[in-house]
Amino acid sequence: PRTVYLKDYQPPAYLVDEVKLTFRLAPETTRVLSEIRFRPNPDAASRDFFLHGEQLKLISASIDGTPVEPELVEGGLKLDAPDAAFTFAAEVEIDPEHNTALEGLYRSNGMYCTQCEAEGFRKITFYPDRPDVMAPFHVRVESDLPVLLSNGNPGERGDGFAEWHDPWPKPAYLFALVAGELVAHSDRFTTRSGREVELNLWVREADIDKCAFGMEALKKSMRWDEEVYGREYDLDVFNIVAVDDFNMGAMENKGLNIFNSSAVLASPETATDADFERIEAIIAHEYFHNWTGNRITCRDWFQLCLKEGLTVFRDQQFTGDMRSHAVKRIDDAMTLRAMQFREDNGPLAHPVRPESFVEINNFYTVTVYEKGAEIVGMLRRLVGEEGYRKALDLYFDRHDGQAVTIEDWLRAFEDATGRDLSQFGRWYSQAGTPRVHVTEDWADGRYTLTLRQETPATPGQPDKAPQVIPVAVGLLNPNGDEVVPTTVLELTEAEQSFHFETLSARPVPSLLRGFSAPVILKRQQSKEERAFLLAHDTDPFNKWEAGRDLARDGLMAMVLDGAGPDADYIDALGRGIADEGLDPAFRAQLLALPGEDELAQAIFETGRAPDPTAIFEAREALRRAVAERLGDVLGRLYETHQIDGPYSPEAEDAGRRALTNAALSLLSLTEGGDRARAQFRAADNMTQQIAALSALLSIEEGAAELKAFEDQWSHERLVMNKWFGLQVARATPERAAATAEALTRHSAFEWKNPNRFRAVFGALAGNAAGFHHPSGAGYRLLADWLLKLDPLNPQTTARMTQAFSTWKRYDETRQGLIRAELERIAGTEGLSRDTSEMVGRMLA
Ligand code: DPP
Ligand code: ZN
Repeated sequence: PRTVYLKDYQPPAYLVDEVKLTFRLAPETTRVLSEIRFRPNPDAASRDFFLHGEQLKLISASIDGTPVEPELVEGGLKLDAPDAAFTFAAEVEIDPEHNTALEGLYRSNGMYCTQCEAEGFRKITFYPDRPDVMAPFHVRVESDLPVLLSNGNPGERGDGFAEWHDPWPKPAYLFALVAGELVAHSDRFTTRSGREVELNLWVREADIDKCAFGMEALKKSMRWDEEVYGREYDLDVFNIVAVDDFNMGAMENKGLNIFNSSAVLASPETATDADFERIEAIIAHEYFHNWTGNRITCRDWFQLCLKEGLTVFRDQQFTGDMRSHAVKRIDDAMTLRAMQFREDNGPLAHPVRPESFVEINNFYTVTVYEKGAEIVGMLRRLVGEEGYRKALDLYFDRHDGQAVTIEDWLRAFEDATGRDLSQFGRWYSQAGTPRVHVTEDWADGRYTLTLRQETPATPGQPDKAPQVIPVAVGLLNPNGDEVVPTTVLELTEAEQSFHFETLSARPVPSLLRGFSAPVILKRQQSKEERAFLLAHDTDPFNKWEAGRDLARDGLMAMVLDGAGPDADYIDALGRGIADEGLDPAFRAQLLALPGEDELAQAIFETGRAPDPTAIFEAREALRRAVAERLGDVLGRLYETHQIDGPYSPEAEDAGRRALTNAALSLLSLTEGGDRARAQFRAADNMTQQIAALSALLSIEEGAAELKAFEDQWSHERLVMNKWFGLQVARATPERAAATAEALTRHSAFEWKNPNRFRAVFGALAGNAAGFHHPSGAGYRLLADWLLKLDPLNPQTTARMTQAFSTWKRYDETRQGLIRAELERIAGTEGLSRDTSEMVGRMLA
């Protein structure tokens, strides 16, 4: 397979002024007629005319009406094209029915839909399928199905056809088409300048009761983008469609977003609080792409973080505004550490802007998205809120309608604020998580912080240069009062000292407030100081962090030194969760222990091989000790924070449920299952129901409830995904692989549906002690199923191989077992390009 390099970028030989497409839909023999107006690109070095095309049957082609016979080559076609403007027309045949990769035009439950990002349009017709070719599209869809949709504004509609026109030039990856028996939940939105926009959320009839929340989220997003970024919607209609079979969460196609049904459909009975929050964020994310991604897009796929990092940052801001900034920041940091640090510290590490790829679908990663968002957050912190707004305004003004690069993005910041960002740019090119080592000095009223940075080697990057690291710091005096409010130190050199003068006593520093940079702090800190910060820090992130550090230190001591649960930690935790001045959602976060994978990495960094079973047992022992020692507080919190009255997914109620359900899960360890069984019976919403079921399964009870749940929800695919996943997630280490294996034989295990496949195998990979059980059964089962899925759906398969990515952390036996599975996958004949790239990188 061919490797593509950023350094090889060449402008397109021809540009496109207009595209006309006609679709004659038929399950196995859809005809696509195209008329594309080309013109030579004055900025191009070559006149080689090449159109991408894959899995297309070419029926006919012409140039300005004269039939031509293009040369069909690997990945597309070639022609001798005029050195002047011309129209290329073609007719091709495609087979949506047998398109199981869910890329291009495919069928899902009888409905036609598309997924073109990144390179799916080439499976629809011959076209320069690259994001720097932007054009307006006219689309005609011919079919007897009642609902026929494409991008832009509606045009003529008649018996068996519908026309659409999208006036905004766009790259082919934003093309979309939907045809099916759908119904709409509709609403309206008036933009700030008075444009009337029709909003539709299209679903199958059975799902019409699960649309209201998504629609509200859409309207909030539209308003927010006007108020915070000054960005208005630009078409007369905005359509969202829910589909069951989808590789990603959702797709921002211009005016016609297509969503995985799990990322949009919600009712109180079927969706949890976490689902509601995620849906609100994804609706916002895809909507925000209309400006950051669609109006201004990426020059090439190496620039993916240009739209994704920025749009994730925007959706994070939005969620913070809608809910709680403190709670959201903690959630985001937890995700980043659990997933991105894991990626950054293993064989799959890559820069936020990668420099090469074999299959671009493999680079829709937490590094590009979440670390990409952290970079935007650091920029904002460095230039300030006002500078950020000025830079964004300039970026929008300057680049509207263009396909641009990270250099263009940074230049907008430099020009708007006068700041030199050349060193800052290393965040985009250097992979790996910087470590910041901290030492302190105190003499004569002067406190000195010395910060030293180093970034470990990553694949292809043995040496790293210093980066610009904004370290937000506050100082507290020994009474717990803040004596220096949050100040941002800019660490730009390998090592630097910062002084604070005229202090009356040695302060306690609160470092990296708000998690101001995606780095790992290395600092000796006593238990007393951590407990002090947990009690007194004014920065909510660091208050939480202090508790987290205490928990992690205690767990490491349990695993590595055979220590017992740390009573001081538990007492400090008890004071935190009992503090009625704190947001219940925040207190629920205090109760969450570091995850098994985070502990495994922390142990690995001390130079030892982590034992997943020992980590599991230590966490269980600590949970039990917390439940025993804090039983009274937990019981009281459980009782006093229950909600009377109807369910609302809003943050305040969700926070109370998060707290009572965290308490329930602990209380069940010491009390048994009665409380959870009562909650299960009384539940009128999914949050309460599934939390109770989860608590029961954790103590190896709940067989009857599991059956009742299945009977109640067997007709709801999305709820059944939870049923599948939870059993695997809550299985004991000995039972996890066997539980997953048994579920693959369940009649409802529709393995070709990515959500269902992920429900079982994502949960298996997430059950660390179960997946890494020394029998190797988890590894084998996952590898078997990945090999089964790969020929049908390479994209989802390749993504799920990441379960193996931490393999070099473990002992020799486990390494041997995983290596054998990776080699078995790698050696399979006909393995997809996607999966072979991933496995190859892990074995390298
Ligand atoms: N639909 C995916 C996202 O929004 C890819 N663009 O992130
Ligand atoms: Zn996105």
